[in-house]
Amino acid sequence: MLRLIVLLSSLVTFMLNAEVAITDATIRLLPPGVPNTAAYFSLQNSSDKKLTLIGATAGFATKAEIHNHVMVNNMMSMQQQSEVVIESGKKVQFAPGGLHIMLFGLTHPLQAGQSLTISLQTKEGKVIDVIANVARPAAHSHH
Ligand SMILES: [Cu+2]
Repeated sequence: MLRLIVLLSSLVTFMLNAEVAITDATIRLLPPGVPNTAAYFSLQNSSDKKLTLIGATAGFATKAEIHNHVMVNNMMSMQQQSEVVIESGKKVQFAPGGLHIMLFGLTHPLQAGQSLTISLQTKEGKVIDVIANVARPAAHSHH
């Protein structure tokens, strides 16, 4: 009986995880001494319900926020987002120049190749773990 319960609960966990797929998760590696950085990923909502991201936490940063780049008086600036809605069947990209997870006050220096976890909170009561790879920004390089 106990074995059956364990089997059933692991199946449920698997099904819940399959509803949300995170791909291309990266944390931007910046020069040592820069206290803040950003994380990017794609989130596919394959569940039959919408997902509403309302916040983020990371063990390696003092504070994590959902940000977007917006035009204010012809100037690009970053704004904290209180909600990001991902409708059922939709994919949302967190990418440079758009949505990102802002990581404030890194508690220790990051290293290329590290895997670090960022937890996303949803209004629906889920926690989505994003396992992100620390990497140097590839874009804007002319070398
Ligand atoms: Cu930001």
